[in-house]
Amino acid sequence: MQRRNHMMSDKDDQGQDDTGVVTKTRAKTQRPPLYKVLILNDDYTPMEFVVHVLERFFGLSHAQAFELMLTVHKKGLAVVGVFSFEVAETKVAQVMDFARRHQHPLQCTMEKE
Ligand code: TYC
Repeated sequence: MQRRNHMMSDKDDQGQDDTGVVTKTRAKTQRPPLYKVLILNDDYTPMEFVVHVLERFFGLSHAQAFELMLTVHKKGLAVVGVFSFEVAETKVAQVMDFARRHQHPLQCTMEKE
């Protein structure tokens, strides 16, 4: 019985050597979008309540929270943190719920950075 040999000899193996141009591809690193969480000024929410919110939900020290509250009071709004979509959404919901339960009109919102 005859069998044909399918293996190529070295001289038949055209263009399969390792001398070509290197064309390595590298996927661009994808970073998740970030969202700014903002606190808005109003005429009714007590200053100490805003300070408490900033300490409680954004991990600021009392001094940092007081300073940021004053910035919002004077400028109308301020960014209080930058987070992933899910974390930002949770912070906004926590602040809005806490303010509503205490019957303060404090507004907290988020926007894509
Ligand atoms: N403007 C409020 C007051 O005078 C204080 C305040 C500060 C309210 C920051 C909201 O996000 C705010 N009592």
